[in-house]
Amino acid sequence: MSTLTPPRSDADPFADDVLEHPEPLHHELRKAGPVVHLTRYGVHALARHAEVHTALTDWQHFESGAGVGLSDFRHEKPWRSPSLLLEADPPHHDAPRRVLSELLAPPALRRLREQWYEAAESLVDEVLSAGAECDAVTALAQAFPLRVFPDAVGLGPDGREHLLPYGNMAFNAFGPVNHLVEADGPRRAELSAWVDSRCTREALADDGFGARIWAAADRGDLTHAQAPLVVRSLLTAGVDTTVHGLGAALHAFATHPDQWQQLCKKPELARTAFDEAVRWASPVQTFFRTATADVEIGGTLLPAGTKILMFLGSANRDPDRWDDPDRFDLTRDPSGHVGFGMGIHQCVGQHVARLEAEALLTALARRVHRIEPAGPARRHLNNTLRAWHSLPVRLHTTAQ
Ligand code: OVM
Repeated sequence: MSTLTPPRSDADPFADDVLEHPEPLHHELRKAGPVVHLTRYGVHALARHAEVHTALTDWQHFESGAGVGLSDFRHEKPWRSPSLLLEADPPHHDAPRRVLSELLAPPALRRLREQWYEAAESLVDEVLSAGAECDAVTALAQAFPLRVFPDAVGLGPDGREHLLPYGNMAFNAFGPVNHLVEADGPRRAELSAWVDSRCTREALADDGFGARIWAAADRGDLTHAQAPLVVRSLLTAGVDTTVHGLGAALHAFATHPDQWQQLCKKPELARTAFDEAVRWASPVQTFFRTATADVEIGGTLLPAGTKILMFLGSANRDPDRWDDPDRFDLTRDPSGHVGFGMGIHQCVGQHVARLEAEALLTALARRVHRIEPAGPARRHLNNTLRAWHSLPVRLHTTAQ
């Protein structure tokens, strides 16, 4: 086994200026080598596509059960009971994963397609009749998922305003305890109690994803103790991610008017366009794994038990994998991007996210021939998510 020692860096990937503009650090880490030791946190970083892909697909050597954030669950108590999907390895991971992947697979989503297309048309009508200018984050990227996804889960009407802050808190919690995590502190108990209370059978409508998870427990595909935690995964991972994915797509189109014209001409590109936006912006920037044994990657030894930081956003812009990686380009094939991860933990909700994006982008493309920036775009900082706080735009409607 090789014992090459990796280059070291004292950079902080979770510092405000890096979260605001991660590209310079990504470039530096990719250039430094296949593995870089981040001295500030005592972790090894992978920033190239090849090594990120390897770590994601080798679950035997890169486990999730010790947590997929900086915190090591073998030594530190997690802030909530670990996710049965995200923070678990085979064999425990397999039953919850099988249940959710069937529930969220394309055939199971067919009954939602028409409804969601109609909901998108209505939302776009409402936004346009309120005037040409809007904030694309609140009016579109947040409004659409919040209109369709909680209903599809079967969530009751009360307290839905807690969904985004809860997800934001969960994604911050993968990073170090910096000012972003500290700011979430005061609401942690309240938000967690609300989410946990929404995961019971009684709290869920009898025809949504939530009820189907409980039905899977009745069939014996899960235990009844597992069911509420699987519902919790939907509520944790299903809202902020799609909101910021849509925000990324809308920002990409506002700043690339020629690409929006391509989409208007060929609305069937909406699905690929969303994946290209996920590659280009990587709404989920990072996840960690833990080495289960001494393992060699890129000619470097990763010692057993160490945390490995995978830069998904950097892999998605690695010039060794992508031609002109910084270009947002609907003509490229974005498949193979790791914005949804890869391997056994690859985003189980990706078909739901793509359907939401397709519905919203198609409805917009029918009515809007240009999305023009109408003020400075402002970032929302999160330890894991690449997000917009605000995207002021002017929507130019198609002459009808
Ligand atoms: C979960 C989960 C899954 C993916 C991402 C995530 C907060 C959470 O199972 O709770 O981020």
